[in-house]
Amino acid sequence: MLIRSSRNWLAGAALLLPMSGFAANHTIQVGGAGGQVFDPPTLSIAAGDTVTFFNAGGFHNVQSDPGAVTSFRCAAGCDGAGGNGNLSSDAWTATVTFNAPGTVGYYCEAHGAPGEGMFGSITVNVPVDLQSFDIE
Ligand SMILES: [Cu+2]
Repeated sequence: MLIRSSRNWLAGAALLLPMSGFAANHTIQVGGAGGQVFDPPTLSIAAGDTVTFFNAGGFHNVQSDPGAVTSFRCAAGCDGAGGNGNLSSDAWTATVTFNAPGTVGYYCEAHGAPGEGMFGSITVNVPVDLQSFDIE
């Protein structure tokens, strides 16, 4: 059907919102001109958001700290998700979804360790539950 009333269009848009949600994607630069760093080194996101790491130059990967609520090991692909996460100097990108609230530390296995050298952290916050508000 090519012609729809605006009322029907709005109803359709409202139905789509719960499916698309409010998840956002964030980016973290790996290496590059800044050297052996993650930029930004700390990031605050909402549960359900994704983070895309991209290698701007150098021989790097991203490995979550032991015991992290979300674990990952990524470079040109992620371990357990079509890759192995091994260190790579390719211009790779890797996207990780963070569903669990908490702080996730991570590091590059070539140039860092948990909390040392080339490392960073992502704080995953509980999303605000709009349905919990009471209007009195
Ligand atoms: Cu590195």
